[in-house]
Amino acid sequence: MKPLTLGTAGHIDHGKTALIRALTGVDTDRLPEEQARGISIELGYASLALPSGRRLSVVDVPGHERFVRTMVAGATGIDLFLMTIAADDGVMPQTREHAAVLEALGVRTGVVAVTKSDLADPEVALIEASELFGDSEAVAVSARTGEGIDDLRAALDRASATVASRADATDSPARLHVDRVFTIRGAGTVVTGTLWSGEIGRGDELGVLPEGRRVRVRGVQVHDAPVDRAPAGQRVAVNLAGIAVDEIERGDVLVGAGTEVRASYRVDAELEFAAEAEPEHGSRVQIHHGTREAPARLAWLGGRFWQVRLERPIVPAAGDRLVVRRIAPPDTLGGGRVLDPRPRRHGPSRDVLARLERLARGEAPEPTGRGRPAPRTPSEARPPEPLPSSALALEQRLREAGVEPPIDSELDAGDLAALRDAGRAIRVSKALHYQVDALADIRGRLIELAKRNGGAVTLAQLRDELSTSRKFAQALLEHFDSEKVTIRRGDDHVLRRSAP
Ligand SMILES: Nc1nc2c(ncn2[C@@H]2O[C@H](COP(=O)(O)OP(=O)(O)O)[C@@H](O)[C@H]2O)c(=O)[nH]1
Ligand SMILES: [Mg+2]
Repeated sequence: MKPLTLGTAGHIDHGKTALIRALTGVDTDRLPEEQARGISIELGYASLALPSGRRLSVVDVPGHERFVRTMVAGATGIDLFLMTIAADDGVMPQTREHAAVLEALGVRTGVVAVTKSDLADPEVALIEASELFGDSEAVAVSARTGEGIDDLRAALDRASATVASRADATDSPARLHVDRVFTIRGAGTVVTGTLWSGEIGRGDELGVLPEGRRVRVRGVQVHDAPVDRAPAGQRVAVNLAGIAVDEIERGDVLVGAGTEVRASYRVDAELEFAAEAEPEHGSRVQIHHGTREAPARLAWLGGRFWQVRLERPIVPAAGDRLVVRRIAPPDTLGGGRVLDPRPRRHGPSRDVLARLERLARGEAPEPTGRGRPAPRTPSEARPPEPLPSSALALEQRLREAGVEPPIDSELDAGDLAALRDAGRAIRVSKALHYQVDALADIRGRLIELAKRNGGAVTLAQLRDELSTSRKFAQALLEHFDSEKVTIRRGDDHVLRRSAP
């Protein structure tokens, strides 16, 4: 039987950790602070044997409202849920919020445990459970007396039998979203996570994204037992050579050879929001993908489609799930799935909508989909759309203008919009557009200059390098700061290590 991963869910104090202990013998609250306060703070892990012989990897999540972000990191990559609702408390705010997170992550299979059946009649909570999770079995249990625990194991077996294992997709390269990093004396850096796809084995060469570092696998463990190779669908601990413990963190992604995933600051996505939680165009939200979270702006593209513009890169593939949360006060708004992991920057248009509808239906993407390396410039992202000859003439004019393009008000607004939609002209400031290849060339010169110059440039240095005026140099630097090529530190614009 192929491996599966189970994640707990439910309001704080509804007995998640006690139930995992009753099922597995493992106390997942292992931090001194967790033991002292009697609450889960970090993710906990255990291995659960079922009557059929199937073994589930278990991720026990914290229920406290302050730790929903940790819950999301733990729930990402799970195959089924174990939702707890306490018989004496019923459905509470994080019962609903965790349900929303599971929905956003596309985790629809699981079992509800109505816990603490020794303290109160479980009847009311069982009814609430069926209202909220009508498709799932609900079982009354007591971790204290052991009542119902065997029934729960059987229900978990039945639910597991209906889920496909991630190990079934045998030809996909390895992908593991890191959720813990630590060192073991004598072994070095160890990372853990739920293996989303592929296999990881001793001796493998892996990449660490978004940084792009190369590492080698010294050893692999699954629930404390060493294995040669671990297939997807379970918790995996990987001992890495070639990387220090402070060079990798939760949110980073280990990828196998041949992977097509890349770091990306933008995705086109299909998103769904709870009633009255629909964000406005341009809102700033928190995006959770894998074990990473990043602030982002949401640009509405029409219907249920949005462009997500991130402030730090994620490592997405088409079909990946996103959770969208409000930044303040934190709350889960909704989520959905990535349709295009590396789109150009664009607004709404008829073509964009048609393309996203196609991707949402699972029809073959145009050449910028999964199967291609990351486009280096937007112009490579897809075959050029037919442009009117007046727009082509404008493009030629912008190309020749190079570093010093004419201001927008001197240009035909329609042709300019067409060029921008086609990814041939890039808005660099309120009143300036650059031809895309000219801008890529300038970016290359900026990066070269910064490298010659100890990793940073000033406005005056870029102005001299490009033999231009302060006005153009300033617009360009602000653009590259906002594109995360550089970051401003006083007068310096420092080249980012992750410069796209
Ligand atoms: N009487 C009784 N107490 C329980 C049961 N399950 C958990 N508890 C208690 O409820 C409290 C919270 O349990 P815990 O597992 O830490 O909840 P979590 O926050 O959902 O992980 C602890 O004091 C447990 O001992 C149960 O089935 N019966
Ligand atoms: Mg707990």
